[in-house]
Amino acid sequence: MALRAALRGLLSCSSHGRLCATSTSISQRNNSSSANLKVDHDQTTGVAVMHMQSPPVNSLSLDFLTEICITLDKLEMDKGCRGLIITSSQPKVFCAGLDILEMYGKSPERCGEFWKAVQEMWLKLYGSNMVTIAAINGSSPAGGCLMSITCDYRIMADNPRYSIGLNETKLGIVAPFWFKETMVNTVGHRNTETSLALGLLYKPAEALSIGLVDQLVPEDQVLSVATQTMTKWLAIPEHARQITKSMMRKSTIEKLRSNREADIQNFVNFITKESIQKSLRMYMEMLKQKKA
Ligand code: CO8
Repeated sequence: MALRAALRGLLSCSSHGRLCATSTSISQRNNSSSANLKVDHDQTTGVAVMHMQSPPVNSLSLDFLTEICITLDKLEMDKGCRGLIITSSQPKVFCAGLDILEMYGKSPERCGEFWKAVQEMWLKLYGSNMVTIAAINGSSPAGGCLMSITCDYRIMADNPRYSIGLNETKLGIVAPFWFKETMVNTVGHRNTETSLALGLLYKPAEALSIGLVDQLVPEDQVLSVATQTMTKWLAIPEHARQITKSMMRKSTIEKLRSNREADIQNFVNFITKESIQKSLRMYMEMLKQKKA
């Protein structure tokens, strides 16, 4: 709680919704950093790059989700920010998904708070008026994949060591309806059905072939290609693009908005079950063994 309160203070030291500048070269740059996020906002182009830097693997804990949500709010309110690129500063990993430790051995109240923050991040990203591009420079399982598919466009490093997908069933858990719908909206019903049932993690070439990512590029070009792509998207008349995005995503967003409490309750009931806790424990042990 203290960290979240401190974060709010740290991130609210700016005016007009702009992030607090920790260093500025010329007035067109507005950079900010907090513990786990670095935001470079180029005011000339109207593009912000959000670097996730939460070690070791950018897993989405309650505190990290809160930081992300606060940052998204600030950027969304900033009229000078029209495009957002999300990328990772951690080696080999874009985002490892939800922090498994947030779902293991926690009280129902805490689980509920955590899930509300997951919903919040998704609502902000999927409903963003900004053009959003995921610059996927590492593996992106589960919640990391969700984060990627909330964006308008995905560019992934062409490195066969990386993978992306909704692998929840492999952990013995079930992706909720809004994870599923975001996936259906991206790769279609049949691909989603097999993908979710088998908990598939796709190598970049496979991900491209089913449309889970839009483009593969050499690893060192992910950010530069994302920046070039952003220019193309920003050239489209803003209002028309935003209304089109909203039209495509509205029904999925509305479904969660009108069911938020029930969705939280479902999550809490499910995740606190003894059998599910056991599956999570086994999965965490498997991760450790893989390392040993
Ligand atoms: N949460 C917490 N800790 C994690 C996570 C995670 N998601 N992923 C990795 N870690 C930890 C590891 O345990 C390890 O810890 P330690 O150093 O203490 O041993 C450390 O991070 C580094 O991990 P690796 O050594 O495995 O790092 P690699 O670079 O070799 O691999 C990967 C990185 C590919 C990301 C790999 O760690 C991995 O596959 N992680 C698991 C990813 C995963 O399966 N995430 C699923 C999370 S669940 C989710 O997002 C959606 C849940 C929806 C819930 C719905 C319920 C109703």
